[in-house]
Amino acid sequence: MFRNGTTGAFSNTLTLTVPINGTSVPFFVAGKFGRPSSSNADVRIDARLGTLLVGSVKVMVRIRKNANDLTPAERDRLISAFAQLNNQGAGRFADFRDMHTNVTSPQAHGAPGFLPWHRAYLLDLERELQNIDPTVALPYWRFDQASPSIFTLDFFGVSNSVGTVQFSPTNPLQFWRTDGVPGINRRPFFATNTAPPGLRTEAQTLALGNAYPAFRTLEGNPHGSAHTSFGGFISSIGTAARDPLFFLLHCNVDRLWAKWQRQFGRFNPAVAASFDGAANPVGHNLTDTMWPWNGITTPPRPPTAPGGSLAASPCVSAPGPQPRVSQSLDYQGTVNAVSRLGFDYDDVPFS
Ligand SMILES: [Cu+2]
Repeated sequence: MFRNGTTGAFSNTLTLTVPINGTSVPFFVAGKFGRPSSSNADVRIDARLGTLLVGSVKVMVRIRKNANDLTPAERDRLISAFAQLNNQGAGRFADFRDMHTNVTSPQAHGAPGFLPWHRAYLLDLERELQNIDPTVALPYWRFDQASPSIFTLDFFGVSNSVGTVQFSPTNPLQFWRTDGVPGINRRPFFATNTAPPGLRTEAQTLALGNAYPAFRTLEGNPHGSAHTSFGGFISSIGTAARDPLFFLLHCNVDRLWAKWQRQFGRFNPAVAASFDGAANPVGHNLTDTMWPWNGITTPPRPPTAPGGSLAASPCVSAPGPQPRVSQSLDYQGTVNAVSRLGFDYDDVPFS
């Protein structure tokens, strides 16, 4: 889908007048909703002069999908990128693990910045995965739906009777290591080919209310409930980020926020119902910078700031290296095109 400039309607073709002196003419390309790529270069953009084909480029429409529906190739690229980021405990994944601990928890939980902080956190991780393999996007775990394809030996693993996660011999996650300890402990309290019990469904979550203070109560249920539908690493804040499944769980929480924002028009930080009012803890007000990307290590911020600034994107300039809470809201650039964060969900419309 093309458009001339950053606003206005999209169409399947775009007619441009280009000067013969070689000066470039900018235009905008986006994926068509409902038609994501499943592999690199499965979309071709043709340039024609009249009917004559004068140039062609192959691209992909990269988008966050339901992890249960990935093709085997998409699945394998994702776990390979995760495993490389972890690098048997020696890789940059350690920074992401260290960002989410009991000490750092007040920056990210129990206050309105819960959703904006985790959106930036997931985006930072996704961009690091894309530095390893640019065809990867972070998928989500629909914890309110049966997901039999996620808890398999070839993907996020199968827990044995004491919660040690088992993998197939070809799964690179078998080398996963955090805090100097090999492996993952995860003890599901539900049959993993069904959905966890006791969770608010997507429809119930979206019905929590049309103003942010009501909606963000999803931090308890379904978010907290999804965490505690297991024992092991993922069940508590201090260790949850040691399990790579954690990022798929949070991607679904972020998708629920995105869907709610879309349903009620809550992208604009200047609209009161899009967020809580002022006088929240530091890091949880719209104009506050977010730790650790701000590098601040004096109280009430945590004593260390792992990972440095937020990873840059080759596609978009937002949110910048040291994002503020407000910069997590307008992720589609609905209010302001330069606010686009460069990700989307396969079931949240965009335009
Ligand atoms: Cu968290």
